[in-house]
Amino acid sequence: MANKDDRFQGVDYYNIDDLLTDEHKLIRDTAREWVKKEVSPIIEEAYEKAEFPRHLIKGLAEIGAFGPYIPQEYGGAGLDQISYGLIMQELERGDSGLRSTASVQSSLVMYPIWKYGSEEQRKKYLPKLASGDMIGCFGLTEPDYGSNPGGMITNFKDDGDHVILNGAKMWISNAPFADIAVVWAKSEEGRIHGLVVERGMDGFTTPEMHGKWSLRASATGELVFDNVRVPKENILPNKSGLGGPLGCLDSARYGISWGAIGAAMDCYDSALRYSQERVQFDRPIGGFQLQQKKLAEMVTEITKAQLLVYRLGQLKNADKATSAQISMAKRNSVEIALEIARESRQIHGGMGITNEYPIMRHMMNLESVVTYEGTHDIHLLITGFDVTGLNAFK
Ligand code: TGC
Ligand code: FAD
Repeated sequence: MANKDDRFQGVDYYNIDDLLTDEHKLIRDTAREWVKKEVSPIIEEAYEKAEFPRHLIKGLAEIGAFGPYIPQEYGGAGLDQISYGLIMQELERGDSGLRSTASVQSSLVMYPIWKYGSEEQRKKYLPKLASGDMIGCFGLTEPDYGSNPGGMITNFKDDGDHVILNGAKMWISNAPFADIAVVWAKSEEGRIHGLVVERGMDGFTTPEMHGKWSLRASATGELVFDNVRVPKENILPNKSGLGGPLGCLDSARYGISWGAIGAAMDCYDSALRYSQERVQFDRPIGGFQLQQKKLAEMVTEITKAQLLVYRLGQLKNADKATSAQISMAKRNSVEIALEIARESRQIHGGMGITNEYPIMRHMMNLESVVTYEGTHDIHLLITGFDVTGLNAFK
């Protein structure tokens, strides 16, 4: 099978490893070895079949990919934000779909239960989510409300000790097999709340979406609520308003800012090796100035992005990172990763379009990553708002 021979070596042009603790390096190397052993041999086939490799869930839990920064008392690994970033980097080096599953589970399901949930909710869900015995998904986007989630239609009405939930979400990662969904819906007063909806509740279905040319090794679906009776004890009590889901997105976007660099590193690593081994006109193509320009620019952009997310990680650890700083990093990492994937594809010539190399898979995946968790344009406008004080959304 293609891509079995994973010779990835990491990219560290500015000795950023010197900034990492021994624990950071151990966590990063553990994730890297796991990806080489478990993911690389099977990912091209899973991608071709458009299947999420569910047998990897336990392994993801074992390397600490589910809730790395969630406290140990709730089953998380209790790690810092740089460790979280490094795990996301290594997973996305393997495949964006795998990182997606870990991002959703950690930042979009465990995070809101931890931050906005009651103690009972934390104890009920977090340990099972950390161990991979339970998988979650996050329902914010609707057919008519993507970039503008504040307009959502999904709503719930009071019904004694329950609420009645109606509406639909689409584009939901992990939805087809998730055990629970953290769903954002409006109350009768029009205020947004988070609810934990469990598979098996009457009127709740999760049809799979097909036909994706991107993120094929990740399962994407709809969440449909037809008069679903949700116990009031499943409403997250400690936060309401759009700031609830956006707070989760801050955490997930931060993880993506590291993750996309992993995909970029894989493309660069493959292109560099290919340029040294592929001979045309009696010499390695890496000896031609045009190919060197591509490689030099790739490693420059990777290095700049690595330094940016490392600093962002320090700010996150100190609880000082702003949403706008996170937006800048998410946007930048995905942009450089897409550009590097495209240049790497060219360096591989015709071979670059095959699944002998991971390039096209990364490139296609990144077309989702540039859109989800806030599009490229939306993040630019967030930066624009932050620096000018003028809101382009309203
Ligand atoms: P706006 O009026 O600016 O804000 C509403 C309330 O939210 C607060 N807020 C934030 N809070 C925390 N973190 C942030 N990043 C926040 N941004 C805003 C804000 O202070 C306000 O609070 P309050 O208390 O005053 O009500 O909101 P707006 O309606 O103008 O929209 C702003 C905009 C466009 C930036 C925002 O809605 C946005 O980010 N849109 C993009 C939507 C998005 O990212 N969707 C992602 C869906 S989930 C997903 O894609 C998962 S993919 C997973 C995977 O597979 O990896
Ligand atoms: P739209 O909002 O319709 O945007 C279309 C275009 O218009 C974009 O280029 C956008 O940048 C531009 N645009 C919009 N508003 C403005 C503006 N004010 N100014 C300038 N340009 C603008 N969502 C979830 O809730 N949970 C998930 O788990 C999840 N997983 C996903 C997985 C995949 C594979 C994909 C593709 C999406 C997923 N999403 C998920 C949804 C994702 O977050 C949305 O696709 C994204 O937020 C954009 O919404 P939209 O697709 O409706 O695009």
